[in-house]
Amino acid sequence: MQSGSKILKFDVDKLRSQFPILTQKINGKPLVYFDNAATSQKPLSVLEKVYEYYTTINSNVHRGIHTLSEKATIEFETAREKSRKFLNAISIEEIIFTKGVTDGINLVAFSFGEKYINAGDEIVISEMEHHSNIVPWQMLCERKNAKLKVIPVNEKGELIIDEYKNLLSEKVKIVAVTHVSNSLGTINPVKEIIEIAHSRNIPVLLDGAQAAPHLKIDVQELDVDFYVISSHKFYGPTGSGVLYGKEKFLESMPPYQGGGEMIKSVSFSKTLYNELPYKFEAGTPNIAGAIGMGSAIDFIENLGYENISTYENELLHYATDKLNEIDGMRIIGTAKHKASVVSFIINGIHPYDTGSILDQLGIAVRTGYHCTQPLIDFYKLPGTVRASFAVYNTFEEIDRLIEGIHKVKKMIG
Ligand code: C6P
Repeated sequence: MQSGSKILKFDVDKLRSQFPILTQKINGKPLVYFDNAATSQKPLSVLEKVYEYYTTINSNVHRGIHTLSEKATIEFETAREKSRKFLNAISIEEIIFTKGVTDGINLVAFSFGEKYINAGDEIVISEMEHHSNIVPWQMLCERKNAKLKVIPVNEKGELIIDEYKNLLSEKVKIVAVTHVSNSLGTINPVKEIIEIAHSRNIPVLLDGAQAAPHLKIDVQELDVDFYVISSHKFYGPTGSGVLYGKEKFLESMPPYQGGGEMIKSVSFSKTLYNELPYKFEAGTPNIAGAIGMGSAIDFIENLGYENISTYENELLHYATDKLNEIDGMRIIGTAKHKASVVSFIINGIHPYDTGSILDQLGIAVRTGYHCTQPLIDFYKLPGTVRASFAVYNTFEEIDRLIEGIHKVKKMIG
């Protein structure tokens, strides 16, 4: 059992041995990887699955009658079924494979937008959104002459729900908000947000990029209309993800991209589109990525979300307490409910300088806007330093971060 944890149900040292990348030295110091919100590291089980795919059954899916193609198709569709169970969707028709969250939101903004958004309509997002959940909607607004409305945040980094309610006029056609903030760690009250929108017949998209690594997601329980995740944030490969959509919407929405796979038949006079989910999967998909994502889902399910979030919460509280003991420290984002992300600035020290010195000490953190410029502008800051924890991180690593910050202060403060 890892020292420091009171309630840990798994052995972190054993877990870490599944992540070979963590054993290396960076700038002569053992790596401390605290940039998990940008992308997590990948366990051997995921790497081996991708290797096995390429070395034994690599072939295109849904296209050949030969043995390899059939095997690849079975593995690919098994990953879809795992994704369905992971999100608790009703059917595999609701599981669209994507490149990730950005791709999924662009798909919905384009395709839902084509069908349901007209001039004068409104789209509600929030002030804490990642650029991926802002720009596609701005582009849609430009195309359709619609308007973007923004739910404000308070100083703690929580959405102001009364202001949200006030925004929901009859013109609002969709609400798109993040489940968990990548910059602050805030866990939003998404069930309440959805209930409020649904009481006015407005569908909701949730950006689950930062929720999937930490929280059990149940799309039926949430009754959410669209939910997007990126595999690389939850121990899977880059370039793969899932868009969950309620079948009634996906059925009615036009295809996003045209090409192979998304068609039933093609002639120069008329093309018939494929059924769900393939209608939204034009071209050869990221087969290895989807299969690797299936393996990442197995990895998470073997650990269990309860164990993951209990341990990560301990890391978060330990780090928050230790950081708060440092003179001149300001934690940005003090919401009541938080995932294991802590953003901070040190008085008089630019986040970039902090990040660079920490890197010299082998500690990887992210600095800057974290692709949430409007949110960081709200705090009137040039950026923050962000440490984000995964299940393989340790209390000793947090101690290294704290020592590192003391060194930063000595050098620059
Ligand atoms: N945030 C971070 O360092 P993609 O790149 O498509 O997998 O995910 C985009 C995205 C969308 N929404 C949220 C809430 C996110 O956190 C991210 C990715 C990374 O915070 C990289 S910018």
